[in-house]
Amino acid sequence: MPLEPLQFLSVLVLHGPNLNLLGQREPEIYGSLTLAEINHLLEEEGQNLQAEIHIVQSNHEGVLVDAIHAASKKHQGILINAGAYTHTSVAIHDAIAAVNLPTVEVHLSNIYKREAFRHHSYIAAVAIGQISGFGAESYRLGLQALVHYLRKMS
Ligand code: CA2
Repeated sequence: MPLEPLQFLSVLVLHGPNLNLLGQREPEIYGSLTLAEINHLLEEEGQNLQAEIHIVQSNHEGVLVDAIHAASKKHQGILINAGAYTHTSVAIHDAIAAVNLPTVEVHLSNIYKREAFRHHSYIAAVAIGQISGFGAESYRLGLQALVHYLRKMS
């Protein structure tokens, strides 16, 4: 029996503040890959999963909020590492809740093994799940989880 063609999926990947500095400082916490290398890994995994990915990095909360709003017309899901905004941003929480797109939260470091102020995430309550502590692999696992979730939904 011929296999059904897989449905076209598009995922927005959001990187928050300071993640553009990856690979240059604090490799013991965040690993040695640059953001460009993580993005390349995500592009490859997107091809394996037959999902197109669109990547945005910003150091500005409002730019991330605008990208989330725009995603509702263009993408089926969001993969987000909101960086430090994870722990502060009601605006990003509200934007994700408003667009109602399945969202997976990822972190390079295990935020629960670090300072107490990193233990609370404003994203977690509006995400379908969270992956934290596997370095760049957190992104790959997060993309797999999101695409599997979206394919099960459709
Ligand atoms: O572990 C993660 O992925 C974080 O989201 C990274 C954020 C941090 O504030 C969160 O608590 C956990 C920080 C990203 C900053 O990245 C840097 C990379 C190189 C040098 C300095 C900062």
